[in-house]
Amino acid sequence: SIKACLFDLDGVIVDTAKFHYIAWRRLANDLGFDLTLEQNEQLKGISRMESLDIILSIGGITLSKEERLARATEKNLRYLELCKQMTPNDVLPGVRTFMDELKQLSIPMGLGSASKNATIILNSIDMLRYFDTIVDGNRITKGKPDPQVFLMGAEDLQTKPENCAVFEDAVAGIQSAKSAGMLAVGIGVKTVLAEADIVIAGFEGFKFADLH
Ligand code: B16
Ligand code: MG
Repeated sequence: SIKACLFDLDGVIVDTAKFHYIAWRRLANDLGFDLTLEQNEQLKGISRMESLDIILSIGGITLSKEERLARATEKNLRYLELCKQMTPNDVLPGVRTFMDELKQLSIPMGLGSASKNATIILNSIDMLRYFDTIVDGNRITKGKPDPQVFLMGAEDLQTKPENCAVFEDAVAGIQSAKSAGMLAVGIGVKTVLAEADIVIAGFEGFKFADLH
């Protein structure tokens, strides 16, 4: 049975993916090529530097380590500038209601995100207070699809992996949850998130009992 819940951030709690896309696209445009929405899909759940490498390979561009770091920093500043417009109203539909239900049931909650900006973002949408632990891009050494991010979360919540449910919108994140031995709930479409145990379009109307 499920005793703890782990949540991805981008695309599950809040739609920051659109800001990542704008900022990455600007970077690509600065380097003389475009980044399509479809190409952007490959970047979901993937760390900042790995995302940059994917984009550079799309553009057929090689940069030195220093240049890559400078471009990544510039992208992040633009991304954070865009994130400033976020308010608690940007929390995706049904998320707060579902997490309120979990709080009521005393189900511990953890964040499992590849983002190094997770705490800043959770603060700006007033969602930090729901979490008993935060595992983010500053703590992990192996990115999704490696199970590390969710295994650390389970350990923090003192819950066995088989008793954890993971909510994820990215293919890499579902793989991460499955290799951690957890119940994987995909947020999105079944064709994309084929490896998930359950797929839902969003949290609206979703109840803890629906996990069983
Ligand atoms: P940052 P998640 C991921 O967050 C995003 O999906 C991915 O697009 C982004 O590159 C990554 O975080 C790193 O983010 O640049 O803020 O450190 O979906 O795992 O919550
Ligand atoms: Mg995500």
